[in-house]
Amino acid sequence: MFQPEKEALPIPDLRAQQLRSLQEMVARQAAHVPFYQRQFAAAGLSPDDLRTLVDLRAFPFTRKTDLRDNYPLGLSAVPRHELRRIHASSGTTGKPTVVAYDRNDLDVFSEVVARSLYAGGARPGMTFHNAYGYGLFTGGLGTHGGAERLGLTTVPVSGGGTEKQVQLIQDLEPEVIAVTPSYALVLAEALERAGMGPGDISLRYAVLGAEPWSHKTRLEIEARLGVVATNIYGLSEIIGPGVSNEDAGEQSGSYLWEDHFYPEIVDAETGEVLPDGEWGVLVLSSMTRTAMPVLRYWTGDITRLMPEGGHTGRTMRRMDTIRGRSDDLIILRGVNVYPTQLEAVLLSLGQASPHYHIVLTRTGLMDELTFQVETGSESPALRREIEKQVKAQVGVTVRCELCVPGSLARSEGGKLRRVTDLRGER
Ligand code: DLL
Repeated sequence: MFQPEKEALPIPDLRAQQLRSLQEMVARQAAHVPFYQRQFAAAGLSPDDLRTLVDLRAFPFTRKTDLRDNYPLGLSAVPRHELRRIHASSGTTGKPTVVAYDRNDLDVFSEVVARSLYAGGARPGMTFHNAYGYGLFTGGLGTHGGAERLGLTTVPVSGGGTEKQVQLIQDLEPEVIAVTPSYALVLAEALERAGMGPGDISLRYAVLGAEPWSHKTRLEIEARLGVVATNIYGLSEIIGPGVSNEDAGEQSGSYLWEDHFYPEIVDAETGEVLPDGEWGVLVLSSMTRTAMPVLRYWTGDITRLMPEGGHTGRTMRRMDTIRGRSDDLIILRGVNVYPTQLEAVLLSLGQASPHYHIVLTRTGLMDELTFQVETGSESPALRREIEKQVKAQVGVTVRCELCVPGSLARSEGGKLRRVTDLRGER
């Protein structure tokens, strides 16, 4: 269900529609959400001040702390009885962030996920193995609603239970799988153990997201599962999965569904809006949401909007892969390092599997990064080569530790934590 009247709208029409949707959202917030009433008053703004898309820049950001401070449902813009679903995103500390949906929002959710899965190669009538976790996490149920909307035979497997997953893939022969990239590798290993190579597996498309992953990991998953893999991006505060997705025939940047989510890229330090093409923090406004519309949400995700159009006929902009999170950044002896950069080094060496973990420690005033890598070898030469390449490609000195296959933590169906920070407060 490619909808040209939406996805290929001429750009001036799309911009006009976005301005209308933003104006309506800000008016709803000013009328119904005390938090936004206070925010607008503090900035000396009223909804009438939003006359052009550029005017949006004067409006304040919404941050994760604002959702926490208004826990659980303080940012809701509709009466409680109109809510149809509540999800929550696990915080690293303290209370989770709670997000709420009314009927309209669930409709928007399934529309953008259906579009995403279609872009990822899924077609009505295909069987769909959904290995995103069901529950408070938006991945499982969110993807489920869109898959049914698209007309897929949906198998709600959820995360974990690897042997059961392998059995269901063998028996139900799904063409499409949705799963985190780290768990896709676990499934590939388990399928290989069950004697199944890419030629024996029915899967053709994998829609992967919820955590950062590199191009090399894409190639590895594609080769081992025999699929075309696309990137799906999203976050609970905006809706869940389905903010953007790559096209399976193009695999170059994820089309951001700009008729529902208005994107800006801003400087991480100053908050100033940057032109398309520049890297910065992605800020999103959930224009068409009614239960909990969020204005200029600071996602913390570092990416860029691609300045050039894609080749699929869609006019909406594409976003690049997430380079890291502004708050996930490791600063090691003054050098900025994203875990995905270390992963890319590892994979550029070819012989290593992409299972790795990063441990940060401190000896005296010196920060140390231990790069634990799973390989089939204990060769000191390989260890030294990895250290040398990290220094050359990323610019930091790290200590590499080779670990035996299977010894590092695997995804248990959800997101995998790649970094253990033992440095404490300075
Ligand atoms: O992870 C929603 C989701 C589910 C997306 C399934 C895709 C597939 P949260 O738990 O709120 O929601 O986490 C959102 O995860 O701000 C990013 O930092 C990260 N993230 C999500 N998708 C990607 C991706 C879901 N494709 C946070 N690449 C976001 C990199 C991603 N990071």
